[in-house]
Amino acid sequence: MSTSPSQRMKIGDFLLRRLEEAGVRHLFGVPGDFNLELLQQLDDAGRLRWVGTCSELNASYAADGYARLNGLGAVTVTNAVGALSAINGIAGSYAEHVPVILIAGSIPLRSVERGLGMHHTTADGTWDRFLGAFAHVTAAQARLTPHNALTEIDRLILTAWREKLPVYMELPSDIAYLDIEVPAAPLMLEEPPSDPERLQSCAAAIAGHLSDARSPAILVDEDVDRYGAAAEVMQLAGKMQLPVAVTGPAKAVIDETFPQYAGIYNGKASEPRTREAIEESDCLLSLGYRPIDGTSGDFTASLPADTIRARGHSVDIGEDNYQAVTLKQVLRSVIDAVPQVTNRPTRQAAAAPAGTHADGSAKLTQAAYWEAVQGYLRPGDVLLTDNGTSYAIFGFRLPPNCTVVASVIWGSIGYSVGALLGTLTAAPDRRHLLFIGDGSFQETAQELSTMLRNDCKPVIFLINNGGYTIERGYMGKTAHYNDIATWAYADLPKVFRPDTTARSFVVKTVADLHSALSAPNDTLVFVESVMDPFDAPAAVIHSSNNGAELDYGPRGPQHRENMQLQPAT
Ligand SMILES: Cc1ncc(C[n+]2csc(CCOP(=O)(O)OP(=O)(O)O)c2C)c(N)n1
Ligand SMILES: [Mg+2]
Repeated sequence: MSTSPSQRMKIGDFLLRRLEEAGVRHLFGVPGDFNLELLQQLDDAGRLRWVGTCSELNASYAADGYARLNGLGAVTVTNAVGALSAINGIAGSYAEHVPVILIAGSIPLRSVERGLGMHHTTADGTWDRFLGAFAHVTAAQARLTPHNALTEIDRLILTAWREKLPVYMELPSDIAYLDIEVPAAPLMLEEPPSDPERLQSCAAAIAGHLSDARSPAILVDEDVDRYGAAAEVMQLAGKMQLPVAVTGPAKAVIDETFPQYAGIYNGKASEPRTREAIEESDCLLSLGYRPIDGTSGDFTASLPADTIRARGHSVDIGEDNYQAVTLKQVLRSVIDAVPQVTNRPTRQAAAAPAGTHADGSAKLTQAAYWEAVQGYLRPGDVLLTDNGTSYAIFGFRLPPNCTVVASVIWGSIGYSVGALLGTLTAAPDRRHLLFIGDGSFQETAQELSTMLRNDCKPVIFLINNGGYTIERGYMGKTAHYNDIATWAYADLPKVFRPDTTARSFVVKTVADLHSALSAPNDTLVFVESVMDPFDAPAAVIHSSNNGAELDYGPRGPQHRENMQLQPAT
């Protein structure tokens, strides 16, 4: 019989305790009658800090941004109306491999068992619709009962952390205050150890392939960040002098000042030296690579025949599939097994483009804007970007220790505003820069108020170009459906917090931009830059034009006269 010490605890208190033990220090969300009891427990115990948001969608984005820096995030909402508002963000976490725990305060078990119709339901005697909805976009789901709470709480938290995916937990409102018997020992977040034989054979096979190759290389996708394996990748690349390219979603996962860093791989849209390093390699170690349009140069990617595919928990090498191995352990074992290489010729990075030295009084262009902002970056910055011309940040050469947070695969516009609240909460001592367009900002703008309320000090770079410029590159260059309402963006800090100390700038010229960039970071800085709707970075226009071909096909209307924003000739 087990003699491990146990104690009595209320289910809600135990849940909060487990979250805290798993490293979650903040809970995002919106209250409702079905989760107020948990919020009261949070308040009484003082375990986690509550970060109330304006909307559940933004709370889900915030938990995602928080989890990317913290390793795990959590959000609580009320039954159905709150949960379904958050489902877009949770599905995004699923797509982007981010571990978020969604706690839906749900209708009392009493109502379920007795068939009592309740508000926030479809009033048709069903109780499982929302559990069912979340089953499609989470790695695990459970409705807690006093009987299963102990095992389900641990299962869901551990699944989120181990799989790097979101989970959905329903906490019926009438059980949070019931006592259960729980272990006194803390929850340990540990990966199950690899099978020793599989690990050894897998590492030996990888080491053999890499050592025998003339021009081996490594391709890094975002799972390398999620599984915390970037240091191992750099150590291996350093020891064998291998070029390391990343996908867009993995930008900055490998320090861009690392000598072996070879740029962003995206099929034919890559820089030539990056494409060469990957496609002309005779053995590629691919780490979590997920080809989609945006990571494969619209399906022009062509990986070498000898591509080793390693993922979080398994590896494919030729015909062999290795299970029961973890990415970090595999990499560590490969590092031990490979020889030190000192004489591999390296490809030179392209020289930085020469500055355009724009005339200070000239109207601000995208080219001058991105050049000036590049000079503003500091080591350690957290950069967030949304969809749109702000994708230009993928062309930045980043100083050391920067982090990029973006939803490149899921691509839900407005994500970055909620995510910014999350990253600010997770890492308050770093500088956080948000790059966003007016259209994306209008989706989730109200969460700026939460940042002001919590005295956060990000720098927000908003491009006011009258609408959806990136979409104009797909279709509807001058169409009204790509126009949006004109807001006084720079006035919003004052609207959202009348006593704000935020510094706001409306930038129309290069000189205006330079004065905004010289503002100190002791408070929130809001830089609204007014630019032409038809001005966009060439890379963004090319990718939109290509996207239209894929999306609408040869019979689509994108080829009509003046239908698409196109690169300047
Ligand atoms: C939730 C959601 N709705 C719609 C879209 C389609 N969409 C992608 S980018 C974009 C326009 C972004 O415009 P803006 O933020 O102003 O950027 P700009 O290109 O003008 O700099 C839209 C509507 C999306 N990705 N996500
Ligand atoms: Mg815009």
